[in-house]
Amino acid sequence: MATAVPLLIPLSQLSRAVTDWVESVRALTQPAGVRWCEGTEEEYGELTSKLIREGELVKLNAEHFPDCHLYRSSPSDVARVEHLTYICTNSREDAGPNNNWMDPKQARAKMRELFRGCMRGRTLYVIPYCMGPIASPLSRCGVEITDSAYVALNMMVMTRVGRPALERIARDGKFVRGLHSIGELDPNRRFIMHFPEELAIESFGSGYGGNALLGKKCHALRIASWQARSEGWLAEHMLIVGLESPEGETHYIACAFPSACGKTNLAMLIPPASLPGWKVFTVGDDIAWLHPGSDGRLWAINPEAGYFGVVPGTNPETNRNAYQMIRRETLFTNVALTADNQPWWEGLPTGAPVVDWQGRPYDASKGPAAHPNSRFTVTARRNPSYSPRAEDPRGVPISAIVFGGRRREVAPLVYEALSWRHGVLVGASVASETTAAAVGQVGVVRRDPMAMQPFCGYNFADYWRHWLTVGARLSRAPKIFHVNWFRRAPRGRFLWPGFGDNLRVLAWMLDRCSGRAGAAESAIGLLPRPEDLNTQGLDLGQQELRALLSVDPALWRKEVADIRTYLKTYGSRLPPELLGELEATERRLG
Ligand code: SAT
Ligand code: MN
Repeated sequence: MATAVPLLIPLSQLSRAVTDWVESVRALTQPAGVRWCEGTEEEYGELTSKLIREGELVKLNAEHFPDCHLYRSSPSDVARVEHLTYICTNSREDAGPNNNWMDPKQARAKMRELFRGCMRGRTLYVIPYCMGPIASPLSRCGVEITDSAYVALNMMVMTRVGRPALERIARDGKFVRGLHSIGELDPNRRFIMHFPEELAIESFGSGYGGNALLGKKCHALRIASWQARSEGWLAEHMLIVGLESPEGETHYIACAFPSACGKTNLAMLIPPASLPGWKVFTVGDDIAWLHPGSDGRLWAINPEAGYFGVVPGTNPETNRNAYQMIRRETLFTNVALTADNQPWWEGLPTGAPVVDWQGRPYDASKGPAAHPNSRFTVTARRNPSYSPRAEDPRGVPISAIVFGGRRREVAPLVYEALSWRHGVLVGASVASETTAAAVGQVGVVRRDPMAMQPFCGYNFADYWRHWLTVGARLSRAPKIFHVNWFRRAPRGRFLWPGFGDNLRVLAWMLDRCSGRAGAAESAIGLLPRPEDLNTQGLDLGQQELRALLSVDPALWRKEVADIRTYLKTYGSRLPPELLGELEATERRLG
């Protein structure tokens, strides 16, 4: 007897709340058709073919880069736009001085006019997605509606798209609503609005990265940070990496660095030959959701399922894992092309560009061949160092939290905070030079607390208080460190080799966590003494090492004054504990 094949319920009937919302958006935006995304390989292939036919995607050299494609975004749409990104809370104070704010009613009205009829002649894609392993209680779901097939393709790689997500939404009854349209890609009609109180996002006029892939920065950081505060956890701009020592002990650490400061490289680090026996496992490269566990430890999941990484600089020397990973099934955005249709970017030792990222004949006088913020989109499963624990619904326990920025001076290579509370001050004081990941001037030092300046969905003062509260609940709290891989010699040369050699610093941290490594006290925290760092096989003089580990009291007194001025902008909402820690630092500086 033939077994009855169960009829699949159409996606559009799984959740009434989602269906009703899609219908209201359809009525407003007037698309030519509606497509519910299942997130299957066939669907990915179908959308890819459609974009190739329409001239939006270029198929790359199939021999060297099988199943790889190039997408060129509009030249005025190549990075996040922080000045057009808003947090729309009922009270302006809740958004804080760290965010642009708009009254939610005003913002909704403004966006309604932009969205009205904006999808005429286009397909409306409904993308149900889950951030985090589908079976994890720590995961959260959303639905993105978009009129960009390129965005749909990225979302299918970066998140878990399709039926299981929608089934979970139907069960949970709760989801983040993300409405996106590329509009006319007009920078003057571009807004990225967040309504944390309604778990909603509205993004118009950009098709790029964090502006448009709403599961990423908009949901997993801005909205999630708000949700996390009310639910007692943390949503952070952190990579998560597992490090197995030659003795077979594995620790997981979470590191917060600003965009384009090497998170992907650190998450996929290749141990140098002179440190045999170490193994590195990537859990995530950009975002961590951290939950206090019943065992008093902090547990982390990576809400994402792929990487949207910076391409320039990736080569077999700097990051062999990433280089291998992006040679198949990868969607490139804004890289250059060689004569035989291979992708090319600055930092590649081989090949030569003939077509630049805008599709023009390459001309060195017109700037770099690949855009400095050109990206690869690739599934995490292609990562040779992908952690077997990355899909664990419980997450991984975190032994250390690392903050860092890009600074040519002031911050030493590494130091350890004296306590969780001091660590919150260290995180709150992070400063970094700006990069090409956001529109604006590159290389200007700005405060970027916990690398969350562009991503915290509420008032930083409340956020720091929340950090203090979470820490108080942890009986086995991670140790907190600060690193600076980017310290320079007076003549401008980088003092530290970076990349794989960063493991030497991480190894010291792990030894600190297990009480095995020494440290020297300084006014700003605990630093390794030169003999505490394994520098075997490294071409680094004693003088350079001392420079890397130096704390200049005069520079630091100025730094503390700067930090105070910055913290004071948060007024009476600032947790007094932070000023207390700052005063203690000042006293230690003498
Ligand atoms: O554009 S993204 O936000 O996705 C990348 C980044 O800036 O970190
Ligand atoms: Mn990032």
